[in-house]
Amino acid sequence: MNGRTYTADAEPGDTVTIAGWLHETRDLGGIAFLILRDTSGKIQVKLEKDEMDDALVETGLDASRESVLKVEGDVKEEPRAPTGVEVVPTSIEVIAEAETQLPLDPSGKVDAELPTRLNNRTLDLRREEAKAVFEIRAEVLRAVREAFRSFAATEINTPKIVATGTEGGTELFPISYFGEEAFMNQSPQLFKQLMVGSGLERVFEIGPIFRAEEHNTPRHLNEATSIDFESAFFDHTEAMDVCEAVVKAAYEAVAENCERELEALGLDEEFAVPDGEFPRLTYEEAIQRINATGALDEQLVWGDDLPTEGEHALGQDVGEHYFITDWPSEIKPFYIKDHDDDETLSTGFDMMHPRMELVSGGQREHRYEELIAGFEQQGLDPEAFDYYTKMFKYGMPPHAGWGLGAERLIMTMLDLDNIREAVLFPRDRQRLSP
Ligand code: AMO
Repeated sequence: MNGRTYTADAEPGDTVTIAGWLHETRDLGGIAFLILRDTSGKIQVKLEKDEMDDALVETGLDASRESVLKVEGDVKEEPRAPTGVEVVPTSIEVIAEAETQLPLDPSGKVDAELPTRLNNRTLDLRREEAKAVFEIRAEVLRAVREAFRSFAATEINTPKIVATGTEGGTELFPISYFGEEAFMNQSPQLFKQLMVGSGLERVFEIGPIFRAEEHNTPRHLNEATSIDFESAFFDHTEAMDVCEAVVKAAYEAVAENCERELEALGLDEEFAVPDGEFPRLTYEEAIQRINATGALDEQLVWGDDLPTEGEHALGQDVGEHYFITDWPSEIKPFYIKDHDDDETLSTGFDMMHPRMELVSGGQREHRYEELIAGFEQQGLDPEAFDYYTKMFKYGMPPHAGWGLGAERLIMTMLDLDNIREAVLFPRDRQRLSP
């Protein structure tokens, strides 16, 4: 809209055209106030019934809540107004009327359940708190990109329609591809690895991953956003260094640039950028510490996956972001390399927030023969991955990388109860629309 001023930019003395949603009408008798909301904030519009044109006053007072209005007028200083200024209108136009019965209350006075919010996301995101999550998400992704660029990584985009899966056969979504069976990709794993043998050497991708897991939990999605990194000539410790730096960069950017959003979420006092190095625990130390908490009925033994309650107990014990390294080879995927001096130990690592796992990564198997053997051990047919394995015959450098769940990063950063709050339109067992 030509000449439109954001409400936050309206200064006393200005003549402005503002446009936004009617947040609230306060009719005090001789005087009434319309509170108009746009993406920058809210502003008070004053209606003086005896002094102003009747038609103008009527248009303002008749407008239903959440209708879109265009208001022209003069901005005056008014200490009693919520923002210290108000608009004295010369014209009010209803651009788009809203029905009087709304499925949820965008002013936030009446709480709505999460399913109602997700079914009516447009209205939900008129609430400052919900909107703040996505402003912060955008800032996190911006900061992450910038951090990767500072590490000289190149952003890539890889196919989401693929012929084979990588993260275990049961979690694939099949689709029909011109009469052939294809799948939605679970991870850019193999593609990002192929790039470290290309001239690009160091890459990152931020894109969707699809997991047909049956889990219906507050921290699983069937379509998530993965922040992936892979670098040639890196071992797992160097990959962990970059992982830690990228996560810290995201927190720093939010602390620096999202003051208003943190305030809307009630986090401005408590938001803390992780300081110091993330502790690096071996898997063995991790199971010992979990066992020592007494949180589990049965003691964990070498080779066990960490159950969710175990992760929680350990997270509380550690109390900050941390890595778990040196996992048993048998519980890490085929593409993760074992330690050279002990093939029962993998170079795989996880990076954890006290509440949950955020990252998996490791150094990769770059030796052709060992790679093929790994496929077979995992019950996968190496022939089906020929496009991938054959590149390991043409000079594939040692390399390492990781994948970080963007929604889990935001969920834990903002202390959200449910991962769905960090996705505009979540995909889960019940939800395929909107
Ligand atoms: P992994 O399967 O552990 O590893 O996934 C990496 C990270 O992605 C996020 N994530 C999910 N978030 C929400 N819902 C899901 N269903 C979901 N699945 C995964 C988590 C998880 O830690 N290829 C490897 C990464 C690598 O080694 O580079 C991989 O995909 O935060």
